[in-house]
Parts: sequence; C-alpha cells; structure tokens
Amino acid sequence: MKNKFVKAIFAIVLGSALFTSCKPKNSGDAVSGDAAQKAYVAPGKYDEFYNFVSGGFSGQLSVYGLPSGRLFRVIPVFSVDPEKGWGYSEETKPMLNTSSGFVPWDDLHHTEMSQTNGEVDGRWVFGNANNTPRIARIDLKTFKTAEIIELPNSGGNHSSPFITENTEYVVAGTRFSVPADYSNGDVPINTYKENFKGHISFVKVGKEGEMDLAFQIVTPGVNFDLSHAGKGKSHGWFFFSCYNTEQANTLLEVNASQRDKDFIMAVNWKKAEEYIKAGKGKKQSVKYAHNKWNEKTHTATSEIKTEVLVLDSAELKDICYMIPCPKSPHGCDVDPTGEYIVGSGKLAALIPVFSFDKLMGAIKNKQFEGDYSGIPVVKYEAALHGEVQKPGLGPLHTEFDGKGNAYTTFFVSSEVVKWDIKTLKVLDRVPTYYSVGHLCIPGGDSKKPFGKYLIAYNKITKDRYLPTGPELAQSAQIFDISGDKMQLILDFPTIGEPHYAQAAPADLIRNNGQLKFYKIADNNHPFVTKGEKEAKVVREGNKVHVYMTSIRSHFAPDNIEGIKVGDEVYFHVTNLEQDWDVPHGFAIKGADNGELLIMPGETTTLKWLPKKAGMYPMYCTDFCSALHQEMQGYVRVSPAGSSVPLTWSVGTNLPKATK
Ligand code: K7E
Ligand code: CUA
Repeated sequence: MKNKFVKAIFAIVLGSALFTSCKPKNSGDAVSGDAAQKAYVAPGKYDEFYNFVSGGFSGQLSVYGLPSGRLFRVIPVFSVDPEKGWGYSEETKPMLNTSSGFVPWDDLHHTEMSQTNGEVDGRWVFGNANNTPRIARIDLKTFKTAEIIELPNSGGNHSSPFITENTEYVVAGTRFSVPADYSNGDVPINTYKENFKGHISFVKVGKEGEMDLAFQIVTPGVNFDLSHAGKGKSHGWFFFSCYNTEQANTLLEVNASQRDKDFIMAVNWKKAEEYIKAGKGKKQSVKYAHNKWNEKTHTATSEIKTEVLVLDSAELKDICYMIPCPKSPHGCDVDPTGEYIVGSGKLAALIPVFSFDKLMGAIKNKQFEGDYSGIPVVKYEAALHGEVQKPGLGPLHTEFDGKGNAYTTFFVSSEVVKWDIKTLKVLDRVPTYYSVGHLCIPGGDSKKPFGKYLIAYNKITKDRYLPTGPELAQSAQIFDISGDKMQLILDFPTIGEPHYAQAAPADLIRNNGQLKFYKIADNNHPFVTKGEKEAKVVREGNKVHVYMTSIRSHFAPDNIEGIKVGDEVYFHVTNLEQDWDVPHGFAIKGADNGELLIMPGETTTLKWLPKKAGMYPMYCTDFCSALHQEMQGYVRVSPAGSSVPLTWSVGTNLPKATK
C-alpha cells in the first residue's frame, strides 16, 4: 500500500517533469561558425530534400525544404482548409465523411512514405487521424489527399500509419482500447478488463495505392502507442509498443505507471495472412467510411463499408508475442538491418534494444515467463540485445543514419543522443530548444537512410522566437550529422504541432511525374464546361446549376439574373487553362463556406444559398494575370416568387429585365 503511494508520488513528480521539462545549459551558444552556410540554399536554388511534416492538431501535413526549412505547401488532409476549399467545395466534402458523418477536423501525428524493397520510393505519403480513426494517402504527383479510410473498432489511431517494406500494408494500432464496434459498448467504464479490447488493422495497399482493410487482430485491452514494421530479416513482423498494460480506466498518469515493464508486441503478420487465407478470420459487422478522390471526375466519393475480418490473438497462439519493455514505452523503432528493435520507455532511465534473432530463438525455445491474457510473454533477457545505460531522461523516438548509429530524442532532458547500435555506447549528445518529440533523418526508418541531416521537432520554443501572444511557435531544428558530432544549423517554426515526419531526396519526388495540369479533354466531371460557348445556367426547381468557365481574365457567364431567395445555387467552375500553375479562384459575397481554388483543367463546385435580395459580386481570388482584378462579375438576387427571368451573359449587356 505504502509502496503504491510512493510509486504514485514518483509518477506525479516525473509527470510534472514531463510537463515542464528542463532547459539545457549553454542554450545561447549552440550555433557554430559555418552553420549558416550549411543551411543556406541560395535564391533560385532547390533544396536537397523534401520534408513531410505532420501538423498534429492542425490535421494537416506541411512540406518543407531541407536544409533551408522553407515552407512549400500545407496539404489539407483531415481538416477543412478554406485556403484551398478543402472540405468546402462539394467535390471534397465526401473526403471527410466518416461513419459519424462529416468530420472536419483531426489530429495528424505520423507521416510515413511508401517504400519499395525497404527504400523510400516517393509515390505516396500516409498520415494518421488520431481522433476519429482514419488513414489518409497523399499522392506525391499532385500533393493532394487521394484517399481516406476509416478504421472500425478503434479509438485514437495513434500507432499508425506504419508500412511494411514493400508497402504491402499500412498498419495501425488503436491507442484507446474500447469495446469492439461489433459488441455492446454500452457497459460500465470500470469493466475495462472484461470488455475493452485492442484492435490492430492491416490495410492492404494496391498498385495504384488504393487501400483496403484486409483484416484486424483483436488483442487484450491496452494502449498501443507506436509501431514499426520489421525489415530485411524481420520482414513479415510488426512491432507495437504498448502501455497501460495495467488496464486502468482512470488517472492513467498514476494508474498506468504501476508496472515496471509494459510490452512491445511482436506480430507475425505473414502468419496472420495465412490464417486469413485458411478462413480463420471472423466476419464482424462494423461501419466505416472509405473515401476516394477521382482525378477524372475531380470528385470524391464516400462508401460506407460494413464488414471486417478479425483474427483473435488469444485463440491463434502464434501470431502475437509480448516482449517486456521498461516503463510505458512510446517509440518503437527498427534499425535498417531489421535486427534491432528499440523501445523507448517514457519513464525509463535506459533504452532497451531487442534482437530479432534472439526473439526468434526465444519463441522457438519457448523461453516464456507466462502469458498476458492468452498472449505468450517472452523473457526480457531472452530477447534483449542490451541496454543503453544513462542515455538521458524520457526517451521518445529513435531514427537511424545507416552507418550503425541510432539517434534518440529525450523529451525531459531536451536533447538528441547519438549511440552505437551494436556496442550501445553513447557517442554524442546535443541540446534541443526545447522538449523534443519526434525526430527525422531522411529515410531514417527505412532500410536505406540518406543520413546527412537530422531534424528535431520540438514542443516548446519559449525564448527562441519573437513572442506571439499566449501561444508561441512550435519548431523544428536541423542538425548536420555528417560528421562525428551533431551540429545545429537551423531553427524554423512549423505549422501546427509537428510530430513524426519523413524526408526524401528532392529528385525522387521532383522526377516522379509531377502533374502540371489536368487535361481538359479528360475531365469527366458531370458538370464540366469544356468551352466558354457551353457556359449556361440551368434551373431545376429551386436548384440552380451554373456551368461556369474561368480563363485569364474573366468568368463566363459573369452576369447572372433571375436567382431568387430560397434557391440553392451551385457554381460549377471549370478552369479552362492548360498551363502549369494557373489556378483561378472563385468567391461570392455572403457564401457561408470557403473559396474555390480550381486547378487548370479541373471543375470545382461552390454551393451558395442567397438569403436576401440584392446584388452579389463574385471574383477570382488568385492573382492570375495583370487583369486579375478585372476578373469579376455580378449575380442579381430577387425575392422569392419574383418573375425576373433567368438570364446569363458575358461581354454583352443583359436585356432589361422586367420588374
Ligand atoms: Cu511521440 Cu503522437 Cu508520435 Cu508526438 S507522438 S512526439
Ligand atoms: Cu483568375 Cu485571378
């Protein structure tokens, strides 16, 4: 009892340390002479790497250049973005559909790029939605979200979206265990131990990137935190860190910090595939949305699916194994050879490194210390390669440089520590400003890291930037890691809160067939207007469809009369341009949504509900030519029941309408 109390106090003290973190010494003089030169990318020159950074609670993904830290683009993923009309145009709304309806926000923590043979291939980047569990695929030819799949039986899709070495699967584990969707969830919360279950999802990725929820594995109720696929020799396995193996349902900061060790769960997914083939999966009825963007119709569709195959980890004894891992592990990282698995206990004072070969031996020789709700628990020492002693405080995440070194972030002691994977010796440490979370080395979680730079993503900037009111910037810091010692070369503020990130050589993406514009001839949007002559306005009851075109520097039509209060007006704007980087925008006064930003050759729709009779200007929002400011028009709105005829024109005066 007393011991428990002491433990609780310890947890609280450590908890507040986690909260505040310490400021490293010598924070002022960390930048040395040639840093500016190393981060400098001359005007007109390209960066060496693209950096895809999660936006955390912004729900977006942002794209920066390395080593300049220049921001190129914010890609809307799980959150609406009026800048691009994402979630505001009729075509994009289905992308944010879920089994709970339209969900216009989420929390994106992890990005993961597609791989071929364990190497980053530059085709897609995946992102997770934490809150309403989803996985998105972003197409790197268009830098656009192409697909979103929802995950049933989950709550808090945190250990996601990590992929296997040939992008066979994108894999996700639930953070919150919950009663499965196919069971009765209306149960007392304190029945966690009986009723709450974990589910991990295997989403198959097709040749064109199309996702399909292949199967799930049901596990005991714990919190899955992070994961990574095995690679090379460990290809076919997946590793998930889990905490709250105490199965607490309240005050987790104390109650989920009781056990000395939680687990890394090793999953033999090749075996799971065999069981699925052998018909061992149970069909469960669930509801989840699957949303796809179509590049020909320039429109998203959302389909609600109703079934998933579930394998039971307690029944099928040889797909899941628990490896004890000290103190609420967070990061779970696999080195480029696939041999070493690094667990980072948030409350641990050491880093355990497990050996895949030893794990296989331990499983073969049944070196178990019992089971955890039916899942065999491998003996800690039997799977352990060794421990990094006294590396720092609060290890979170590890990346690799491909030269035998690992780099781990420490939130509490605010530093990045470099250590040797084989000898487990600490080689170097540098302070971060401050409270680093994730880090990224280009290709740093693949078989072939590109090394050179390390980016630390920090939670707190305190005194690093000019103050901006109650909330200060979050930031990234770039270190040159080409030498023996890490060298800080640049700080840059980020959009949203950065968590995990990926980086790839610029050429890989620049030369992957970047789309410059959509061919107007291939535009199959149901409301496309392929030339100005086809522009028209069609009334169907109270619905009015405006078939509109945009080209430098006018809309057709640009004068519309005969719209009435009570109408539902749809502006289907086709951008007729056939040239790179000539979007047009569209906005109309009083519209209760965003603008449209229409790419060349694309058709996009704005829904507008005029509420009052009057004159409504509309205009192009993107400075497209010298006469952009002339790119405008008027819509006349008359009272409901008015007899003003429906007319439209461009370049001619409308006939005088009757009163
Ligand atoms: Cu460490 Cu949500 Cu990946 Cu952030 S998580 S730091
Ligand atoms: Cu089109 Cu401005």
